Amino acid sequence: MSVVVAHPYAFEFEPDTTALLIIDMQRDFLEPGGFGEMLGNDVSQLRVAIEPISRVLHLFRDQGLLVIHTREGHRPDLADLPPSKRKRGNLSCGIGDVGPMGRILVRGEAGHDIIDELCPLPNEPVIDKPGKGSFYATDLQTILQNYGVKSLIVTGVTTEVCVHTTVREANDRGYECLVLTDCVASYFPEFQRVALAMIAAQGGIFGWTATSHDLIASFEKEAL
Ligand code: C5J
Repeated sequence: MSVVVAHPYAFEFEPDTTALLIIDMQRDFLEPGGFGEMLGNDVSQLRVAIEPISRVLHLFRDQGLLVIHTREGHRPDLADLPPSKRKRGNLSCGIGDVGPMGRILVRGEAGHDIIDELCPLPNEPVIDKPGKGSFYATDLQTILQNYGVKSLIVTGVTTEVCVHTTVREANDRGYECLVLTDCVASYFPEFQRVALAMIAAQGGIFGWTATSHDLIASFEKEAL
């Protein structure tokens, strides 16, 4: 059993039944000209999470542990895009329209893919999701069950949207979630702070929070 110093109390997990979940580290959210910028955000704010995620990703790969990536996006025919989501924001260039990185948030387009720094390996499942949560209308739960996963180390963007929705979905399905505070990011500093506080509040109502340093230290301690 590994133990991480965490909030609201120590997070215990078996590495063999734990997966690293990397949520939506796509060009559309992190690079200029994508969905994030079309919504009026300063996308450079999210880049702070790349390096810490990369360190945890390499740790999981070195240990032979399960890594799962997600991408938010839609079919090229947009048949899975609710009209409400398409209309939201009254954007002049929104989901399905052609932007500088191809059609916004559409599968197969450059903008929809994961940034080069965190490119998945062929053996790492990539979950394509049409919504904010990673369980809704995907095969994530089947994959987690097949691998015997009980705990999730959660990283990615954005903290208060797709990370939060996924952690809530996972919590309701019985998974123990540890969210790494420096491996998630928001366009809004206030939302980052409050979203993380909400996860660990009330005795860990949705899960635990810790830094990537604390997670990595738990693996180093285990190796002694
Ligand atoms: C958003 C996400 N923010 N990945 N998606 O629309 O958080």
